[in-house]
Amino acid sequence: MSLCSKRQSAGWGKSLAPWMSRGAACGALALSLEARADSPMTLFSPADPQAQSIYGISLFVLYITLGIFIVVAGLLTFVLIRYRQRPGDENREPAQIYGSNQIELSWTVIPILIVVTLFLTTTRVILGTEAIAKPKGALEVTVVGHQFWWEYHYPKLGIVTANELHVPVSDEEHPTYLEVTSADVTHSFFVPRLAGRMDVIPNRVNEAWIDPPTPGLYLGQCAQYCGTQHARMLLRVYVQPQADFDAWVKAQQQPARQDFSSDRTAAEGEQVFMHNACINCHAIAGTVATGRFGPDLTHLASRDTIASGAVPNTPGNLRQWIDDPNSLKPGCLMPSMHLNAHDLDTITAYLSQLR
Ligand code: HEC
Ligand SMILES: [Cu+2]
Repeated sequence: MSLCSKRQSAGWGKSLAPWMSRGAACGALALSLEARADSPMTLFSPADPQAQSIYGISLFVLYITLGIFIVVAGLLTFVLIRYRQRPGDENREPAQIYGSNQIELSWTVIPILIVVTLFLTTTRVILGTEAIAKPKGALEVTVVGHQFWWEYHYPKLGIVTANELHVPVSDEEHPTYLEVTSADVTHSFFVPRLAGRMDVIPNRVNEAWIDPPTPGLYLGQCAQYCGTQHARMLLRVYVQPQADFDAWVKAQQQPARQDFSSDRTAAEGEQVFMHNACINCHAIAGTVATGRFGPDLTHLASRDTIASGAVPNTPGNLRQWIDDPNSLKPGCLMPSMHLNAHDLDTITAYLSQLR
């Protein structure tokens, strides 16, 4: 059986498709790499089969509980109005009724049926989204949560990067498998339009997969409180057509640019960087910088944002970040290195060249 049919038969997404087609169509329209503002962080616009089955079960539960609410609140309102105290009722007690088999059976059996239904349908979705064999063409990525940023390894491709996850569009044989773990505290990997939440736990590897059929930028958020800057531990997933993804891979596999003979400021910036504590926390492939505490900076300039999506990657923001990271992300774990203005300019020039 192909991966695709297994997934569809396993999920609620399929049987609930008519309810969802509108949301899915809107989602497809809204998606493009440029349309950043149109890429909402919402469960209600699922973009891959897994998110669709989660969306389906959410609606199912929502409708059942809505039904219960309407019945209970309706009966309550009816009784409150119909049997309210009226003049002349003062010293009378209402009739007391004991032991009605019909009533007791109905309020026992109906809730049991509802709970069993919810249990079975939820189990079906959980099994459907988890137990899928990894196809040969799957891309493997290791995700490491840090306070307050994301590290991504592509073990088979020899790439290390941070904060912006690139994956190819999936034609169902090329999903991306994520091995998720943490370097410090508990985080949670959550890109609502692509998958359910996955706990990010130290000393434990959890498996998740995403299978997005449409290119675009999908936003997410660390969904487990992990410290001061938890709210700015944002997730950005770039889903690219295969050719674009291959080009990205090729570029990322190169060591960092080191020939700055045509750019004296950047050349000087490289020297300042390599003689500063930056190299204890940051790695730049092909240089003496091999730190692993902070994000890999080998291709920093190829990223759209810095500090885990906190601010756009512009020279101005980059300079301010290096000068005083806490001014952009208070409580983040990179200290200010108290560089002078000249060193700030040169380091910014250097890092801006690392495409
Ligand atoms: C004590 C370790 C440490 C030192 C020293 C350090 N950094 Fe950082 N750096 C970090 C951490 C941690 C982050 C991630 C912060 C976050 O996003 O919450 C970071 C983030 C960055 C980023 C943003 C990267 C991205 O992709 O978002 C840049 C650029 C950067 N550092 C440059 C520097 C420079 C330049 C120096 C030296 C002047 C330096 N760092 C020194 C720990 C350090
Ligand atoms: Cu977190």
